[in-house]
Amino acid sequence: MVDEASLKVKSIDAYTVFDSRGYPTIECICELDNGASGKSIVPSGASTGTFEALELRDGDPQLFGGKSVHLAINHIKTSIQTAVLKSGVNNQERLDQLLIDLDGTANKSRFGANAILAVSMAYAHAVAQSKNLPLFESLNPDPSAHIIPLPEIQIFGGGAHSAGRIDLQDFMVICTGAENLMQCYQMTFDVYQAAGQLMKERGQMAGLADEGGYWPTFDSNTEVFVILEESILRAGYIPGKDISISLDIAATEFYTDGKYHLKLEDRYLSATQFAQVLDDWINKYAVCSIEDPFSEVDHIAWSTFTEKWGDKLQLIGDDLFVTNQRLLQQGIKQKLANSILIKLNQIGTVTETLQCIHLAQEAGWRPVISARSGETEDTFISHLAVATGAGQLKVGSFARSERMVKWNELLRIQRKISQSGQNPSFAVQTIRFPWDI
Ligand code: 2PG
Ligand code: MG
Repeated sequence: MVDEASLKVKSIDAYTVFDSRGYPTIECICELDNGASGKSIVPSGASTGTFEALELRDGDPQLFGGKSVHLAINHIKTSIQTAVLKSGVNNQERLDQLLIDLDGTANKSRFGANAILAVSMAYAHAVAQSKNLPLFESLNPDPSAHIIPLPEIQIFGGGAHSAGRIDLQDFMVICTGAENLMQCYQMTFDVYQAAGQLMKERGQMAGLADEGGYWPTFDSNTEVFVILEESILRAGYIPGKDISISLDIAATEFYTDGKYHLKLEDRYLSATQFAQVLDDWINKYAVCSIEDPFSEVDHIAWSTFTEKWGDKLQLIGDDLFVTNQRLLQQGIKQKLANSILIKLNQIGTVTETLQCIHLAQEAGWRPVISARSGETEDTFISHLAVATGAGQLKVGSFARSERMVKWNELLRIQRKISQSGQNPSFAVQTIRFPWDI
């Protein structure tokens, strides 16, 4: 057993490192009284929701195009470090509450959510090291709660992650027919390779989008569905049985003046018209999950759509809820969706993220733990997904190290659970598609 008093913070340091897009971000080291230390790196989004906590950047065009993070780092090294050391806090909840109170704003705009999260995650890593436990076990010591999540993996990357080359953002697969994690990776690998082959044959191979999916050189949004299903078939699987399609529409990105603007097709659609387009895709293709089908402010469209499809499809709010308990509570009450995307940096502390996941689970909603488009070598989210038994993890594609490090970490966690004599349960056993709650 670790002496609780030894979990007090001794020092906090922070400095600039770079994310998968080459943009500056924060690496933070938190050292405890007992000598243990933890290190975190903060990710960063491109298609961000308006109601996310603030990511503080310096804004000096001479320094990394305005994206440097010296102000946030300075807050960590001065105000935050001084207050944390003085307070003597020795657990995650108290540390996070102190950071929230110290910042004092609703969206963490004083210190920046990137500064606050860096400290919060580094502390969690340090506590795990103190207990000599892997992070997932330190976050939740109950082995019966640990579940290896079902991956949601991108094949084509559009929207803000491919300079708007197509309107929809993520075309992903969920291997609903996989019996275990390795089989899921095998199936995803097969589809990803088949899709690449197909793109080459058609003369459409133009490299990769931000999260490692293929750059979408398509003439219409519908064409992507056709090619994705062809890739699944070519890989030897049956769409809708072995592998289903999961979409992140990220509709907030193309919603202006009350209309959904599909630029690729030069169409301005009302919410009702756009819902009909979605209906057509759902009816024609093996879609099992849709994230952000409508804008973050178009609540009527959300609730109408959820009423129609909510017992058949997973409908995930990302920009809609931004990992914020107040917004989620409202969404549960108004039946806006049936699932929530969880991103640590949308809210800014580990404790608030855990609370949000629990709130979703208590309401019978599915939390999907997610990476950002700007990622790093930090594997926090793989541990978070297992610790909370969330059931699903979205990390981008099956390529590029900032993505693979998370998929690989799941394999290591699974191995660790097996070595401790437990039988690691895989979420496909608890989460079924179509929607079954
Ligand atoms: C999303 C994420 C990940 P970003 O919208 O779900 O795909 O993108 O980090 O750019 O918000
Ligand atoms: Mg999203």
